[in-house]
Amino acid sequence: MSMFCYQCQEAAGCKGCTARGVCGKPADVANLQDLLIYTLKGIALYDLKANEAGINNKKVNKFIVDSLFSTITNANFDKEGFDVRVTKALALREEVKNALISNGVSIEDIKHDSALWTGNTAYEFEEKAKTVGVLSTENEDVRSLRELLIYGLKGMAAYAEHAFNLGYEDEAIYTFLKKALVSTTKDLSVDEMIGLVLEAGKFGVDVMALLDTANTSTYGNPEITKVNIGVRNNSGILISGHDLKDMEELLKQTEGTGVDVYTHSEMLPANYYPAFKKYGHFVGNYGNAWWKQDTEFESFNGPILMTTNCLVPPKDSYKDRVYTTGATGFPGLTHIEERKDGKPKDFSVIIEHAKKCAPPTEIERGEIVGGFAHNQVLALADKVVDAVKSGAIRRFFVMAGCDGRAKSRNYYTDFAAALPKDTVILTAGCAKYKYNKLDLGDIGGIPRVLDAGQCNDSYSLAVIALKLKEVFGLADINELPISFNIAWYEQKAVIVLLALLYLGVKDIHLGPTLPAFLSPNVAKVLVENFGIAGIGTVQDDIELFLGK
Ligand code: SF4
Ligand code: SF3
Repeated sequence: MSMFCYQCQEAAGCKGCTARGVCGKPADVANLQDLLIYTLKGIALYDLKANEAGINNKKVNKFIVDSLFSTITNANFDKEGFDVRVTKALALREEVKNALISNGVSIEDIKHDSALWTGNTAYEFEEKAKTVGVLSTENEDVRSLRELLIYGLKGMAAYAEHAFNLGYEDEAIYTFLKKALVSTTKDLSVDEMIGLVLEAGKFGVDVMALLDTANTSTYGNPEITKVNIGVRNNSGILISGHDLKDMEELLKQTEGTGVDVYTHSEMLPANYYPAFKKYGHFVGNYGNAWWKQDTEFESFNGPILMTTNCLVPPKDSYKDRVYTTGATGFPGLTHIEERKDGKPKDFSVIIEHAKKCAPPTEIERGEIVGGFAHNQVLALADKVVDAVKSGAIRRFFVMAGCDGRAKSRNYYTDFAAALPKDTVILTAGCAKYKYNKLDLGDIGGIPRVLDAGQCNDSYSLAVIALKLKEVFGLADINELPISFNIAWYEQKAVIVLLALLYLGVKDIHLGPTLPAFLSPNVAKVLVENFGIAGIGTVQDDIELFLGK
């Protein structure tokens, strides 16, 4: 076994990738990611102590957040980049440690190896990495709970980074990230570990609320929007991932250059924001969910900017047109560097590249409708409440989450198509691509698919549910006519799931398969306490949900 990773839905054989990731992540990168996480635990051990003593190294929180994010599925495949990150992590750890020593704070109680080990060369990192991976925790239930927590932290970090990029931070979230990292270095009881997993759900809600505030304060509230899915006859840049600050800077820098901008996959919801809609060269959305990029990046013809996951290892035929930035990376691709001294990122190389490229090849025509984040839905609240009271809307189905390449995910297309016409789908995340181009009609003018936005905008769906609970005077969110049939793929979906559990949502169905990182005992806890279930056949599941 040259690696072990079971953090995403594609884990080989529903058990774990042991030679190379199904996602394309090579073993050396997987191992270095494990080592980076391990080293973050060491930094957190010192930094929590430093914070208690009033010593705050500004670099630490950002470094932890960005590093966790870089280990999310399909974010970063760059081995050399991870060698550099581990080197930086060790240097930062020593900086925090030395600050403690020079301030006379005892560090004698910090004895965990993650705080003590050191190495200098790529070879030393590789050797160390082999000893600190997921399987170094021998008890499968402890491993399961620790990794469930770590994956929740990865998702939380992704959202914290987007908020940070817009100038929004919350110390309590950073403190929890560090506390949770440190918890995995200790022998805790099962109850303590479950407590931390549930607490992660609370901070999941907090971080999504923070990002929601950051996004809407900066770019306005998303509004109902018809998004063009066709093309124009100019060269274009395709922007994918989740980072709206990158979107803003790209739109500003391309204005007046004759180069058009299109979104791909999870950047689609950028089309719903007033601040972005005003740009005449922002054409619309090109293509579908992340996993179709191997054909859609090909036919786009112009350069592509990946701001975050999900990056598929690019084919040689279009590799020279793919750029990464932020936490993303891939060997051989040009990486656009971070903002410095308050200046925006410099996308000029991508813009010049675009000018030499042919316009995108048309793959679709028409429009899709989105922009149903909480503010917009609550503006329609009277209409929605009336429709529920009159029976015109029988039930809502939250189908947020991720899309992926597994054929079994066709379940979600079939499920959406088979739902009775008096039901409405609430969605967020790239899961929507499984049904957002079906003609499912509307109920008295309310579309049957309401897209709130990106996966982090699942927060909007929670706000809507809580509002409906209030309007209908219910004591429990589970009394609402809402069923949860969530599709997951990577670790942002893990924090969304934990956030829903924290909000008290029960009976969530999760598919297309249950996470490999849930040991039978941990899965049993989730089933018994929260009613979590997998998916069955479309017909059985619809009957089950509607029978409730
Ligand atoms: Fe396998 Fe998923 Fe890990 Fe990639 S991220 S190595 S596909 S479990
Ligand atoms: Fe999709 Fe990767 Fe999860 Fe943001 S882009 S939801 S899979």
